[in-house]
Amino acid sequence: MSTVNKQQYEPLTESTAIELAIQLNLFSEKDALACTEIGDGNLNLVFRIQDQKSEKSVIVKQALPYAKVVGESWPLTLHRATIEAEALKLFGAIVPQYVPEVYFSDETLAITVMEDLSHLSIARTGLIQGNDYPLLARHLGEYVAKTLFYTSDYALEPSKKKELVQKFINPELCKITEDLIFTDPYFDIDTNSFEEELAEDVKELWVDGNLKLEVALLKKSFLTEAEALLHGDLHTGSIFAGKETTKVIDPEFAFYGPVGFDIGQVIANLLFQSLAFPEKRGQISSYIKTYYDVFEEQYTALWNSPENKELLANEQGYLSYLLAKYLRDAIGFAGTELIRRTIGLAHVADLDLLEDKEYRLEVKRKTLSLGRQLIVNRDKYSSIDEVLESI
Ligand code: SR1
Ligand code: MG
Repeated sequence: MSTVNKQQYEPLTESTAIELAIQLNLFSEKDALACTEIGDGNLNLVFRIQDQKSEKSVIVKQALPYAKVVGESWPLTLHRATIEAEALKLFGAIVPQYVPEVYFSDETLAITVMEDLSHLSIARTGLIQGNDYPLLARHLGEYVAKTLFYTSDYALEPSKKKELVQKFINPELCKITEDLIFTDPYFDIDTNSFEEELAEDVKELWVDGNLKLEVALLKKSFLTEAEALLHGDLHTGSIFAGKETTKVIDPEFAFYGPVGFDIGQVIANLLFQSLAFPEKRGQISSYIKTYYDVFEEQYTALWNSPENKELLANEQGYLSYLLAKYLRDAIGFAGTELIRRTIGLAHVADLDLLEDKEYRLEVKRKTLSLGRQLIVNRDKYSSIDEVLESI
């Protein structure tokens, strides 16, 4: 039976991935095809198939039935591949310029076949190497404004929005976030991971009732506020960047949640750069400012356009209430991302690759302190400039 018509899931190999691409008519048997597994994330297999003559290439991404980062002891739904493919298609209909094109997807095989973006760099890697991406912030601001507006109650008929909420119910992946971001870092739990020199700093967080209450409130927002279809894992490892192009990949954590979560994850992942490389602080602050300003400008433009179907939208104060809420939430969620990437299960290379241990510890202490500050003071900031000044 051909790979495409398989009735049962099986992990692909480099040769069955090639077979699949031929069956899908993406290539012919005569092509000089080479395939490499290039997945370096926490969860999935990623195959790159290229015809070495024409250089045409595609990506075949397949979910594994467990979390690769931990192993088979952590089973994980294959349905996340369908969530990812459907989210890519939906976001692609809103902002095609910022999303890879999907050629094929299959629920049983848990695969998505899509545009190869290997000519771009993963933004986290590129930023660590010192690359400048002059359009990244502007593109991401537009990406979040449009995806978060067009999937919300303001742009959709009520029944359509509820249909999408149902389609993107994603309990297992949400549980990962609920645990890894909003719970585990605040308790002495085995999956946490940090240098022993940070133990005292971490213990301070564990007994900080004020901080834990604010984290609990952010977690409640994540659990209950179905404001828009989120990417759900919008860190700089989920973004391909080039001088002129930005593409957002990997929305397997997509679900209906609070708008500030996606916005805040981008801010936090840019802040890692600022914390690790003080000489880049001006550049990174300007990225964050541009990103947030573009989000606000474009969201406001959509709000005031005929795209807004909410009859009460023009009531005095509605938009400013929302923008203040999104900012407050984004700052708080950014704080939780800073803390979990420092002491939780899944770290970031921006911090972990700092070679000088004393310096790395100093940066990590600053990251924890900034994370705490953003969480507990999030309602004290009235603009992104105030946030950047306070840092
Ligand atoms: C077990 S998954 C760990 C992390 O990797 C993903 O990219 C998410 O950020 C998740 O929290
Ligand atoms: Mg990912």
